[in-house]
Amino acid sequence: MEPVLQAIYDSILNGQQKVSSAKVTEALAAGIPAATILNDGMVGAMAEVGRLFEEGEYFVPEMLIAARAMQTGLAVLKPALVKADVKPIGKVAAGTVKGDLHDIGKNLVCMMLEGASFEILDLGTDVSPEKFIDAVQNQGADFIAMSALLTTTMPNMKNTLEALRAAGLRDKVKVLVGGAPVTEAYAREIGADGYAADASRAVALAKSFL
Ligand code: B1M
Repeated sequence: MEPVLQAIYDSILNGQQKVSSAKVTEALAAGIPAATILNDGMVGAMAEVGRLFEEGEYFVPEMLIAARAMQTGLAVLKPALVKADVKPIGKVAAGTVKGDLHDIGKNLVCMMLEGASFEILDLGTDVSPEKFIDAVQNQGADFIAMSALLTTTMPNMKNTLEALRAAGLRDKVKVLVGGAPVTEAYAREIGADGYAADASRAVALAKSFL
């Protein structure tokens, strides 16, 4: 790995926010593509954080400061991932489902969709079925993109789909799901319109419905 990408990786692993943003700036200035910085330097580091947590070497505070360093680096990277001033091709209400506070993956999906000219209504984390319904009923969302990172919160994707059906809105919106524990089979089982394993595939999936 290039030294600057290794430095980004290390800064996230060690939760160093200032180093993370400085090194992402340096990598961009050196002409390294944003996607390479993201995938090689940043996403890999978060996967390693998860592994260290599983092994009992990292605890919640370490996960949290690593996540902050990731978010700081992402803020620097965002302009390179997102094109401005384009006419929206669809409106996506995105959120992490109820009970779930993980937002890095969801934020990435939002950035990539925004970069692909979708208008984003970011509902944040811990999003109830009612909030998703409101986005379709009152805010003109054509797509719902739900993220879940916990096996315990995945069922809230199903609950949201059921709430959409009960409100008579299911046919008005395409529902896309993703997140580390979510699978294609689960998406099919709960009646979602599609599953994407990562942010770029989420873009391809959303575009396939236009
Ligand atoms: Co937590 N956490 N966490 N955590 N955390 C996981 C998810 C875990 C796998 C760690 C582990 O054990 N290895 C584990 C879940 C186990 C399980 O359910 N099977 C776990 C746990 C247990 C917990 C707590 C319960 C810990 C505790 O308190 N004891 C707790 C729960 C809090 C809650 O939500 N209620 C908790 C808390 C936290 C922090 C707050 C400290 C922090 C989150 C900070 C934040 O997000 N702002 C955190 C973190 C950082 C992680 C790990 C280390 C990293 C997650 C991440 O950001 N990955 C994670 C371990 C791991 O994932 N390996 C872990 C990087 C991100 C880019 O990837 O989010 O997968 P990801 O997104 C990808 C794809 O999944 C996809 O695209 C993205 C990239 O292209 N995608 C979508 C995501 N959403 C999509 C939506 C779409 C399409 C694609 O829509 C169409």
